[in-house]
Amino acid sequence: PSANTTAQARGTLLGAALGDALGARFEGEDVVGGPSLVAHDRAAEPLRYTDDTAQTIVLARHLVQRRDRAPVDEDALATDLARAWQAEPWRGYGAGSRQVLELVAAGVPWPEATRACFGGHGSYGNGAAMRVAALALIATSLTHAAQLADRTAKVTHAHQHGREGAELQACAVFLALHSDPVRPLDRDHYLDELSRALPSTSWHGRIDQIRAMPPTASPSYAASLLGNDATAIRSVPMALHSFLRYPDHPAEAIRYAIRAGGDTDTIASMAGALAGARTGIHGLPVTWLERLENADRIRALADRLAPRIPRTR
Ligand code: R7I
Ligand code: MG
Ligand code: MG
Ligand code: MG
Repeated sequence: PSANTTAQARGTLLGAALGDALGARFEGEDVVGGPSLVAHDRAAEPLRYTDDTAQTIVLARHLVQRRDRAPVDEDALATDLARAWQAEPWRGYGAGSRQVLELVAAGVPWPEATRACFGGHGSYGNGAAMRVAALALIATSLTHAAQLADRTAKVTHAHQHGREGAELQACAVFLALHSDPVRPLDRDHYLDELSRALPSTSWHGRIDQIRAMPPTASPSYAASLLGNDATAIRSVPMALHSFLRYPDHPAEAIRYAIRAGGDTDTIASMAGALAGARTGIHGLPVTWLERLENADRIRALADRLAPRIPRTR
């Protein structure tokens, strides 16, 4: 792998982990005031990550372990996720995911387990979207990224929105990873490509709202339009917008996402993965990386996946 692909793989996974770990403290708060974020930002205590990163690690490790075989095995992934939940149930899992993984751990096949929650239609939470970043590293095209994302999403999220949110985020990371770093990111082109990658109309309105957002929109104004909760359709767009606000500055994209309140760890994690994919690890603050729990393990997983990033330029 070139130095650049290694840096970008690291930026992707560590950007996701940093957004999660920094946002975790504020998850569920309506509005996050600047001063409390600044204090947290500058503090010295370790940055602990949550279920978002725990599951991102599971997925990255799954891809590393399967090497030359088909990259995703649904049954094995469901088992891997269930084991991770059993080992660390205190990471802050969503209620639906917890219920599914508990059933899988008890031996229920995932297709049944995923339909046990939310009245049979399955979860439309953002739990499948928040863990997909590593897929973008091995995908060979936008279509491939979407296909892989859907296969990983459905083991916990049966609802179409839960699955499509994962597709959108995987495609968005793929495009960020393969964007030309020396030119300013072409926002309209980026959003056009995403619209084309997502055939379902329920997401096109969201993408159009991102496009129409005034350049100076405050985080709370953006959240009032795009949403900031733990459902996929009301969080992935906010993460995309945060990234597009600061495509070359992961720390700013993460701070913006956190200031929007709501599902801060998850939205900041998705925004961090996007910006980190584009800038590479050199765009991430060293002071944050030094405080991040298990940063070495996450970096090592990125290094195993970096050689699999296809050359597109
Ligand atoms: O998707 P999931 O793993 O949640 C991820 C979130 C992130 O914020 C993590 O940081 C962690 O804190 O949890 O777990 P789910 O419980 O399946 O979905 C998340 C939330 O979306 C649920 O708790 C519900 O509030 C909402 N939700 C639904 N509500 C009603 N009907 C998801 N699906 C439904 C539904 O079908
Ligand atoms: Mg979390
Ligand atoms: Mg939580
Ligand atoms: Mg969250």
